Amino acid sequence: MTTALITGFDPFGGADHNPSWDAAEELAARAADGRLIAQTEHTGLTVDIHRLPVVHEAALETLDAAIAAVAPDVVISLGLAGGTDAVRLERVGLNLRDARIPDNAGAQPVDEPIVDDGAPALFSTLRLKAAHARITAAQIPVQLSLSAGSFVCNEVLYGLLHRLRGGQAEPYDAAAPAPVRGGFVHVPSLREADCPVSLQQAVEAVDLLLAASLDDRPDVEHPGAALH
Ligand code: PCA
Repeated sequence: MTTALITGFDPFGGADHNPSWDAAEELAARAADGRLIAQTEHTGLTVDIHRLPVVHEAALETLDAAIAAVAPDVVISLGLAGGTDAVRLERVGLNLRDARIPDNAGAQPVDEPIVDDGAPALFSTLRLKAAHARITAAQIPVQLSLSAGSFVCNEVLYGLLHRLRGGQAEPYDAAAPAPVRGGFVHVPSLREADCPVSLQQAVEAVDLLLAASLDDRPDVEHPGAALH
């Protein structure tokens, strides 16, 4: 048995939905029917979805509880990046909270660390380059992204990576094997009529990322990074 934990978020900023949760639900529906590409490549794969609050600290507490309940083999968290036009595979979590808008509990931390004395940045341990190649081949708009921002999504990415490393702050060894791979994907506003990515495409992209990441080999050396 292999278990993937997928998270999405509550709506925030006055919106009535969050497409990251739409994507998590569709992924779970495909998994329940055995329709995931990742399931054809990794037999016995099940998907558990959990919804996180858009609240500093509480998001990570909910994630901790989900990890404890599910004991996942891989974790992919999903969030909305409004105004973007591709699936964004986030490479880096920064140890920084700097919120441009209040979270759903009204807090707006500015220039604080997420983990006191934590490493300044942690890298996603998903096989992002391998996934980028496969998602591009499926003709789904996708980008490798060097910043998940400094709001709750970045907090979940950094906090997830910190926890999957056993909560160790230092030293950070990017070459050390990851016992449980984890990372973050930002999706565009999938329900908007002019969005260049459909919900089905976003779900397929996460499916391909899951398939690529359930693999012990190191990521491929593929020059998929953006120039700027
Ligand atoms: N997007 C926000 C937080 C929740 C979400 O879906 C972000 O990018 O930080």
